[in-house]
Amino acid sequence: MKKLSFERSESLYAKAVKLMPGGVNSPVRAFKQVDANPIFIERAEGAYMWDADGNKFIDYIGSWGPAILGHAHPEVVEAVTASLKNGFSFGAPSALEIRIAELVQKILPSMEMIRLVSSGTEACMAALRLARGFTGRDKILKFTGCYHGHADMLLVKAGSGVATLGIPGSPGVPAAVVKDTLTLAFNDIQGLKDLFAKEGSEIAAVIVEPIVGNSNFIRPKDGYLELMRELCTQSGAILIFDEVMTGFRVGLTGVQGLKNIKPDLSTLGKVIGGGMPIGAYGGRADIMAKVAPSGPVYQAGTLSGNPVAVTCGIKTLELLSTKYDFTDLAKRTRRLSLGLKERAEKHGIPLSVDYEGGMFGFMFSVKLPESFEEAAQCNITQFKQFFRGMLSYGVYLAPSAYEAGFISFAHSDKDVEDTLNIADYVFANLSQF
Ligand code: KE4
Repeated sequence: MKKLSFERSESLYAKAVKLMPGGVNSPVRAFKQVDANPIFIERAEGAYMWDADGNKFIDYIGSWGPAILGHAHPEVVEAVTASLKNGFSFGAPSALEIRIAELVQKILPSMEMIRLVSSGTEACMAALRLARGFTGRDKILKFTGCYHGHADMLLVKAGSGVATLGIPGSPGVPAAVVKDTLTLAFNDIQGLKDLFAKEGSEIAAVIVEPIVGNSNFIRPKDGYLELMRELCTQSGAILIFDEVMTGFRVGLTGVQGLKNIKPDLSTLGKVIGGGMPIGAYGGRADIMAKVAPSGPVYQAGTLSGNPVAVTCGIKTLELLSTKYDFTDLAKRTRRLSLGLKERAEKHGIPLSVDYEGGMFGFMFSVKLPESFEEAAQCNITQFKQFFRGMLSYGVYLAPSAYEAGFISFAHSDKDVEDTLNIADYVFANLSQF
């Protein structure tokens, strides 16, 4: 196997860091969490990406989720190219927005009404403002290790054992803005019961990643989401499933479909835009009716619902819901995940894996973590070595031990076998990376 070199990326990085903070336009891309410098990508097609040095990678990030069909799917490229000739943005309603709303509603019936925005952050921020406006309450509950975008009210320090009122998790976030943001550990069933017993009537909303992809891959304990649903119903708190990552990813119908749980609101992103900037929030019609201009809760966006992005999303969702079968995707995700575990253990390295649909996680630990706090105990040094080893032989994994991985319908069985062969070598020589 030939070890790749990254000279061109290194020189681009030297330029980029003088122009953009960390040389990137989103922090996780900077490879800081794997003690490496980022590689600069020039092209992506199907399951592959090519960098500035001409190196080819099997891509298991897929732009952090959107590229579920594979990059530059020919039918999506054709649809988007045609739409460009009709203009890039109207700033006015178009029938395309009706089409994508109908598609989403057909796939996710809980979304009786929907509002398009341009990112997952906007979707989560707006959904929480709406829940506060609808209930007249101020407190919101999130879970440690769950990420819902970078809106101020959500940037709180990780919670302690008991629900703690928020303290800023980033400079620039005023204490006043997060004082009503409660945090609990994910999967803490007793903690959830105690919190609702104490202050359920003051909680406007609970927002949760129903499978936590921002702590690598953490599955809810049996009954946990069902309890959350019940406690919200009893207390009048709005249950928000943040399916920005899991929507159209762990299965066509997200976790809400897998678990048959109806959230009051859902937030979407990533796949809904097929790689173009679209986020969305939606759910119960009585709640959504409060959104301006039909109601008083204000939210707006110049490029919301723009025809080019919406065309990309429509074609992606149409193909996903008619031409592709998630059971095929899940077989490949399973093969990859169990294959990684087999090869790690063959070389005496503990590895725990989990996967659902086209999303997977692997953690250097004996026991599968059930919370962010447990995920933080995993062997990060081995993760970094594995990441760097795999990258140097052409496999592009998420550059953080707290991110999930994604496989696309374009990944072939051979891609998975090639990946596992490279992993076998890297695990055997882990300390050299
Ligand atoms: P965006 O604003 O990045 O479109 O979406 C925010 C968001 C909301 N909810 C969930 C569950 C998310 O995972 C995200 C964004 N995910 C990260 C990576 N896990 C995006 C990558 C990045 O920040 O560059």
